[in-house]
Amino acid sequence: MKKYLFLAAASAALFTLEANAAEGGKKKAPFAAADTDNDGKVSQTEFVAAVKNRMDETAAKAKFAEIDADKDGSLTRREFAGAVAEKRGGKKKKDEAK
Ligand SMILES: [Ca+2]
Ligand SMILES: [Ca+2]
Repeated sequence: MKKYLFLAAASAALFTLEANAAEGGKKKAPFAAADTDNDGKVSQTEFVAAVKNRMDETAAKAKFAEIDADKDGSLTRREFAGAVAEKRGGKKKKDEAK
């Protein structure tokens, strides 16, 4: 049960990350914002750094592992966008929560 709360908080943080990026007026994707070395992938380190103001490192790493669908240790744009879209739609998550 606690784990679900944990992930919910992490998801909220991702939303915040996206909202903040949008507020910047440049429409910078959260992915691009997180990919600080611009190599086209978000490493765990980059992810943790991107969300550190909103979740602690442990939560960030758990979230990273959840988003990293192929478990290669980095997030592609597709993985990142998929995670954000999924949370936004909420359908799949809602079903899982039951
Ligand atoms: Ca990167
Ligand atoms: Ca990956």
